[in-house]
Amino acid sequence: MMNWSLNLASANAASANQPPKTDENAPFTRGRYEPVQLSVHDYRELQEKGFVKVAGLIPQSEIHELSLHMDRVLQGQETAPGFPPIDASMSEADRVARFSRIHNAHRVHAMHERFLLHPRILDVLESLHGPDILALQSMPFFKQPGQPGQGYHQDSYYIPTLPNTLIAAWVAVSEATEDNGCVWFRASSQAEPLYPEPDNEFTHESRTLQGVFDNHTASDDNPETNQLAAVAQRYPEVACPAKPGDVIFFRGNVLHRSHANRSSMPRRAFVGHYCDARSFVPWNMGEGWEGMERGEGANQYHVLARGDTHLEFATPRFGTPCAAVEERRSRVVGSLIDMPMAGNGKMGMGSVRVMR
Ligand SMILES: O=C(O)CCC(=O)C(=O)O
Repeated sequence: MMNWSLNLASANAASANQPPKTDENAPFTRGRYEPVQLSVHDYRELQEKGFVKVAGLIPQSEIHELSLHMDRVLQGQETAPGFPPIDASMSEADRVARFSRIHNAHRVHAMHERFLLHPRILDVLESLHGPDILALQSMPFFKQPGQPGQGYHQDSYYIPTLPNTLIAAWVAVSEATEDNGCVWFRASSQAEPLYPEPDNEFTHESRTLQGVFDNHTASDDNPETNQLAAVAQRYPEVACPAKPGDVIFFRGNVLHRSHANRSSMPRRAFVGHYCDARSFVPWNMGEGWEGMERGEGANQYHVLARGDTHLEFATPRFGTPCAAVEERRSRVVGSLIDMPMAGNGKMGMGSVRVMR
């Protein structure tokens, strides 16, 4: 049986097995990179279709570095707490079968943290999504030849955020084509409500809608049995091939899937999940957390990537420069602008600068 998905549950921030904190990633500052400026067209594309591709966002040299790291992981030359053991006597087939993807290694490996908090990804998120960004999940996909795809699903099904502000950044590490298993989206299906898991009573907002069903089959690869396939039919299906360094941003409710890798080469990607840092996050990599039974959130396990928040947050373990470790500046956070004709004479009063 292949181990398709490795969940680094043991590597959660509360675990005693954590590696010591380092400042290994300190050099990867924003200043190293050309800032990204998106167009209104790109913004609209995300709003209208639920996804947008930003070509050439990550420098090729860094993509190459990430791919070499993935090679070394597969060879057992590089490891971290929670990675499956690889030994030299294993056949090539056994070795590659051990990895389909790795969840949340940013808590145990500097390279994964660096890509999750990459300044050029965060620049785009700020433009598309707003100034306050919490980084929730990292997930490199190895997708070796023959490995399967993932059936229709909505990412917010797995990662609840209240309000629901989930957004993904899918970084192509190798070229992704229809043949090797690129991602396919149902364009504009982000307008759909979340079709939640039966047990997620309080984590999703749309359960009271007539027509929302309990979803037992998210990611089921068989369209005959995947309940979301019938919903997906309402929207045009669009393949999203990508070149190394391209990044596809997509909303948490958009229906998407991928197919098996039918080529002879791996199809590699690195996916980060983020939300508005002002959302309450009742999710800690599928693990419980201190305070869960009291209805408290798990925001304290997730790194503040950009901006600010009134909620708790974590700092990066490997010192990647980001809002959690930078001095946060005061900014305009309130407004006294009145609605026209409201009649209280305050119209045009302007906004309030709140100092820390
Ligand atoms: O990369 C893939 O094959 C699937 C990606 C996906 O569905 C996701 O990141 O949610």
